[in-house]
Amino acid sequence: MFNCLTRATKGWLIVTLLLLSMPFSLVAIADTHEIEIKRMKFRTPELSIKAGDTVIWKNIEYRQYHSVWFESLGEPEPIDYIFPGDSYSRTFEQPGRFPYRCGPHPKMTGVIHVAE
Ligand SMILES: [Cu+2]
Repeated sequence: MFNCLTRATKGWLIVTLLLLSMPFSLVAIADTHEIEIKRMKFRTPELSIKAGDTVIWKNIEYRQYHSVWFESLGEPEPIDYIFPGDSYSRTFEQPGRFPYRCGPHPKMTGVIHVAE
């Protein structure tokens, strides 16, 4: 009887520890990358990341607003612009090549390469 309880307790302990460690392992695996937007350019026009990573675009312009539009994914043009001091973030779960552009400025382009 005592042995049985101990085994059950150990089982719960292991399950609890696994559940507790999950968010930490996810955080440890996924990275965050930053792309600055300045002088009408995505300062890192090509970025290679891995699936699950997050990219944060930071507008560090003096006064110009921009957007990050994944037009090739068939997404509508974002209407909420990224104003100076603001940022936009996106997590890439699927591997692939993801070109994007700025909505108001078609010459501003970038590509995110997502590896498995
Ligand atoms: Cu722009």
